[in-house]
Amino acid sequence: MTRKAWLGLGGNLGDPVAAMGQALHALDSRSDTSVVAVSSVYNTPPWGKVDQPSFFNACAEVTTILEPEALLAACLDIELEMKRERLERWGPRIIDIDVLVYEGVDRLDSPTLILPHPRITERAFVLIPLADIAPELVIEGKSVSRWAKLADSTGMTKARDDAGWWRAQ
Ligand code: PH2
Ligand code: MG
Ligand code: MG
Repeated sequence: MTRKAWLGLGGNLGDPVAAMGQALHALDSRSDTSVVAVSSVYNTPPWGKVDQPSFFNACAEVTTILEPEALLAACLDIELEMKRERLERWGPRIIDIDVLVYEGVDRLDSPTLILPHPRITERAFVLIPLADIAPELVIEGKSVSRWAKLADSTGMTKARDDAGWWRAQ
């Protein structure tokens, strides 16, 4: 069965905008997954571990026949292909691809994946791009647009809002 899912992308090393575009291409070129909507790109202050460069973040909606854990595995494969190194929690990275929400799955707590993504309702760097493409999506009882309005977006700026930014390479 084909389901919708929403992904969060980010990075703060190298050329994160190009890396997010490359990751979205890699997902879209899979026969089991299509990218159907992509948010603007935002420049965002680092969250959690603040002594690192600012991030670029975006969100995407995909349709997929993969189950949630298999979709995450596909995202992690792409991170690996792109030579992401995992050195420290919340530390600098060239690309991060997170499964945020999966249609029809209100909660999932498996050894490899927690849905909705932990702390999503506190993270402006996820909520504001997600509100570009899924304002009505309900997470933990509130719409994404309401969560986005409640979130602290201090220091966030829009970096790219041309619709095809992720295709332009
Ligand atoms: N990702 C993190 C930790 N902190 N901060 C911003 N601004 N953007 C991120 O994508 C991000 C972060 C862990 O995944
Ligand atoms: Mg993350
Ligand atoms: Mg991640």
